[in-house]
Amino acid sequence: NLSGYKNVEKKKVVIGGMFPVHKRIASSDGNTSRVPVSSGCEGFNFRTFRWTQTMLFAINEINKRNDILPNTDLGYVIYDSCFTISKAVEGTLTYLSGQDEAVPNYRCGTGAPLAALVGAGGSDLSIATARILGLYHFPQVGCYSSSCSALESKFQFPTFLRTIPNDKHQSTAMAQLVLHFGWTWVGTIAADDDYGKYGIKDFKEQVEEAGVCISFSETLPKVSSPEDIQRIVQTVVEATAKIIVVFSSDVDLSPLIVELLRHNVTNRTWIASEAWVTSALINQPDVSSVLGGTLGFGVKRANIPGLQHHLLDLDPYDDPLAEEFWELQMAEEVNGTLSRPVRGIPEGLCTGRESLAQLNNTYLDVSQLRITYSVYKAVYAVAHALHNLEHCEAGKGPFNGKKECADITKFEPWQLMYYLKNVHFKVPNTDEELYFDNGDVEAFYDIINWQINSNGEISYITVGRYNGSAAPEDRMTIVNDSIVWNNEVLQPPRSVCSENCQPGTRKGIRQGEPVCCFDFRTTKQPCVCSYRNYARECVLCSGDYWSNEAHDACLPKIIEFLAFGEPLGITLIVISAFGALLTIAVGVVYVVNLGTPLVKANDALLSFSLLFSLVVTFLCSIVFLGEPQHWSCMTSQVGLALGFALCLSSLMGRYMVQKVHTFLLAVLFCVYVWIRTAHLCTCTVWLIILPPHPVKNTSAQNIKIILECDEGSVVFICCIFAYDILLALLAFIFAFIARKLEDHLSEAKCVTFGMLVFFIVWISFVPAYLSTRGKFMVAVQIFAILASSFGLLTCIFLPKCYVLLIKPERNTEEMMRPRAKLSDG
Ligand code: TCR
Repeated sequence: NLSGYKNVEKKKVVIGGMFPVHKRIASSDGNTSRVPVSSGCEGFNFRTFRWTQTMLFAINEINKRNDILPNTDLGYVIYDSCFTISKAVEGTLTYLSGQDEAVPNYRCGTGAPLAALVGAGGSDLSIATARILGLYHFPQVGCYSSSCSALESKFQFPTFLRTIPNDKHQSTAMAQLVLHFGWTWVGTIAADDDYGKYGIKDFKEQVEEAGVCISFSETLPKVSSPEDIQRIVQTVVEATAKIIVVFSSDVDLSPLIVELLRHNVTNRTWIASEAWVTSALINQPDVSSVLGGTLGFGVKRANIPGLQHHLLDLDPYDDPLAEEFWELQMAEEVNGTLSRPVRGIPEGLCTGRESLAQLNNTYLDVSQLRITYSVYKAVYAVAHALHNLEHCEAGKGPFNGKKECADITKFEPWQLMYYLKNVHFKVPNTDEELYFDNGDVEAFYDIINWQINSNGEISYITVGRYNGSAAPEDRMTIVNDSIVWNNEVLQPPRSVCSENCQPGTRKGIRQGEPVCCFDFRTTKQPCVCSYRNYARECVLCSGDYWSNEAHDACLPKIIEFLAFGEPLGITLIVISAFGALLTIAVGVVYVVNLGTPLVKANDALLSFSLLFSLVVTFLCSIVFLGEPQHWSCMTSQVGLALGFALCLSSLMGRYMVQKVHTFLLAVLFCVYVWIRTAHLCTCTVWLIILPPHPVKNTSAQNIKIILECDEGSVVFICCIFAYDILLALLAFIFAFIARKLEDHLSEAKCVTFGMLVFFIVWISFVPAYLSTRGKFMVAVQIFAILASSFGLLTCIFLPKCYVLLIKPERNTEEMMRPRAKLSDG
């Protein structure tokens, strides 16, 4: 323990410091037959020794200044926590007792009041000491390197303040970094202490929420364990994750790095937590193959003018730590290595008057003053608090509700705590304002990239920043181009469990594995996934599109309708045109023979309307062809319905005329006209309210869009065709009754037969229509129209045309008369 006072005349206050100057405690021999002694420490740490010296430097600096604590001198007591909880606790108790023994006897012994403890280094050490100090309301401030998020609880650690940002920000920053580069498959390694465990826990929680999967989670052993290290190396080698996040202090990590170097585990990108990102313990010669390209977070860096001079000015006879440092340093000069702890240096090898100036080691390296700067700030925070305490104006103080002040020569620790919580000052030589927000300081990190410079050494290049107090989207700024990656392509590595889905496949879950790992299954779905869109899922093509064979692009579906130009279309047009022409030809024959008995006998007007309606139905069938349009959808259905209605009512009318009495005829005619009007009205209403219209039918077939006419309203279309059916039945019945009145042409029989044909065609149409798809439905419809029209045309007009054209001699009054009468006569 170092201790000292500078100026004897002034008032004195002692600041405690606790640093892990050694890396571990020496293992005990386990002998219980002797009086136990506090275990010694081993593994001198040059970096933390620099922190210790920084505390002394800051205290000296403050003592020399006239603006802070002009009438008071700061003293110090420094303990070595040896990076071990038990030593830290021991040191705390010793400090509180003010004696050299670890007896918690509060403030007995030394006359000068104890101010605050700066320490104890790692979070788990600080947690242990904070619990003891908290009991006495003793401020533990400026914990320069205890960053663990668990320490933020003011309930558990009421007197704990720190000058390093809370690790929850660092975990968030790491998570953002991982998400920024699209890594979804990462491994984690944590130190077996609160720092590592809480840090990785916070990190995991955040990335997992964002869909990242953890490939492996390993814990570094606290006490040397080669088997554990071997196992971790094995995991790292076998894992497919190329990104490994390490939350650990350099001391705990270095054995693993040595092994990784031995196994030459390259092609990984390491994400470093702040504790090892600028550590010379890790950044040994030739780690570049393994650790080049590492990305990590460093806390605020600053230059501390005068510190280097102070470090060089070390007097080896000052205190035991300085002496040990000196011996090791000089031994290293001789042996050229520090990896073997050198003990028992031959007498006379070093004199204590050697110069440190030529040395180039961690202790003297002031290029990355980050934690060092944090120590510096911590001492200043205590000094400022003491200053404010001393300069409290009588009667304006904060205490006991009576505006009392504290006395610098005998204040209570909780009184200092009050001032510490409220310090707000500018750190010398920087532009940083320091204040505690609920015990924490602002989170500000540099993103550091390990780049190999021309000498083959690693240099720390700042490639971005993270500001924890900014709005979430502006927190991280990172210059991708300035990052040097540790791979041949010099591109950000990819770290995914399964590559994104391959063309023609979709994600298939692997039982019991993380969601980021999946199989590719081929799919019949119209979906697309290509490397280009990095889709993890196969993206479904939208309604009018269908995926191509390779499933890497969506193609427009084939549009289908029965076109005029295609063979089937042409055939149907030719047939219907032929039918229409044939009907017209029959009409012409009738006109030519207008005065003859045959034409007269059959009521020429009804014949012409029959012929006309057949022309209409023939032509209607053509309208069904081609790409459906608004007008064509309307015309085709309505034209067909009206055409058939006219045709069937003409037929029915003809036999009614023959059969029914004139009076009744008039009545029936009225009824007929009425129904006919209703039919026309229904058609009109239909066309106005719910007209048939063209639609794209995408559901009927996967790869096609069928353009078709939608009826608009099923009820209307049923009504309209129901009327046709009614007429057809009536016509059939009348013709059937009339067939007994045989004339020589057996006309009624022919009509009956024609009607039968008509029924058969339309009855068989129904199943045929329902069982076809797409454009063939239209073809079936046209076919039915043509067949029924031809049926009627041939059955009714063929025998007559035969007589008119070929056997005109039979065209006599005689022949037209019904046979029964003929034989009677
Ligand atoms: N916080 C760590 C300990 C630690 C450390 C370091 C140790 C930090 N930075 C640098 C050695 C060197 C950050 C903790 O335990 O909270």
